[in-house]
Amino acid sequence: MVNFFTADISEADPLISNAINDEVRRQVDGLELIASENFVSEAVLEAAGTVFTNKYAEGYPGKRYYGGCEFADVVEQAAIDRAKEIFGAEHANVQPHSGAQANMAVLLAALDHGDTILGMNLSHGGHLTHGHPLNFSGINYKVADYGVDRESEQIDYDALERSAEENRPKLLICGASAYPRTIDFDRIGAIARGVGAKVMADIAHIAGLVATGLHPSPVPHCEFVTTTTHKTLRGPRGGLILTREEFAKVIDRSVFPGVQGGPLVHIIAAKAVAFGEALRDDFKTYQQQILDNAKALADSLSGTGLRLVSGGTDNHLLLVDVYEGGKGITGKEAEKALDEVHITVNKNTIPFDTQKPFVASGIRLGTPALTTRGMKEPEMQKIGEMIAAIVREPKSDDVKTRVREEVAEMAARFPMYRSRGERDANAAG
Ligand code: DSN
Repeated sequence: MVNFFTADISEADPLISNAINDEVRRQVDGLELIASENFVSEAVLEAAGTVFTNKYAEGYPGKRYYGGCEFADVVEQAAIDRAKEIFGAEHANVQPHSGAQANMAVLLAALDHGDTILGMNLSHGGHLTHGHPLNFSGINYKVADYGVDRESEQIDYDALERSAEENRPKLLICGASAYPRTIDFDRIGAIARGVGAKVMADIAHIAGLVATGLHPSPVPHCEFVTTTTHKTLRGPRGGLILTREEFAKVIDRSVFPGVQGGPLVHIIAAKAVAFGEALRDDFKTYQQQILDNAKALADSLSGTGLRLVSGGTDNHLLLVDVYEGGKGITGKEAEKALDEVHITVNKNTIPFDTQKPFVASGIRLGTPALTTRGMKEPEMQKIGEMIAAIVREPKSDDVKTRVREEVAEMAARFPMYRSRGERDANAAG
């Protein structure tokens, strides 16, 4: 009989233990280019795996509904203080379980049922929670949308302004999950003020860049700023809301009891650790390298003749048009072929796509995760060539064998997590 409190997971649950070890190997042995993923530090992982998972702590530091919250208060207050310092915000709510719940809380706080929102079209780079008909945002509110210009494939701010004037939204939503260019939060804020709307900026993808001044901040221009904590910000999977003091109470009420019950204190502890890391000088060096790597990857891919949506990138991600109007392969086919050589990407629609979202004409690539591993411009140059080789000859076994070997060799040069078995062997040896 295994001891409930002391058995390690390999004894207690071999199925799950093996899956965890397999996932460690998958992450370590492959090249992770999903733009919204990253690798957290061992310190963040450790905080996320602590006994705080046992604790209920409804309410906020100093004002809880349950006893025994004194240490939960320490971690939540640290997370709040650090988030405010990183972004220069007056108020932070660190409890949202995810970006979607952060957005849900803002919409609940800022709108009445049936009010109008103006958000970026999902197929132009927006997000489900910005007004998609199948999402709570599209179900509960009237939605108008804006997108990119057909030629430049960059946000058409004049059209956005016209749409704001016509639709008179109560909330303008900006920020994106597949947009490779700088977002002009200053201009969007001015457009919103012109029509009496408030603004929610969802900076989930670019939060690390904003934190380090490498992308203009929405904080001075937008009433509400939401983000996930696990993308460029490199924390645990979760959400965060930043706002002004005047909206602090309504936002806190909206998160709890509005859309959530008890907070995930273990994840808040991990957020606090990650925010502490983001305040260090080397975090800015890391974010600058993300940008340099994205440019190097863009140059490499363009050099092979592949077309990048909008012609390039200003941030951590690129959208590659692999379908090329029928001359190439679909995003779905490219994702699968790249998966087979252990390069992980996601298919993605491109603006004015002729393919359905589950097929898509593009793939989305991002550099945050590989930059965390220590990769730099020479690796990006090589990865661009490997991706192009697969996209050009997705059925060639020779090309796949060669690229698989190149991926394994590159991954081995940038070691990171070890499985429990490897850790134990190392400690014993
Ligand atoms: N799923 C996230 C992404 O990949 O960008 C957005 O929620």
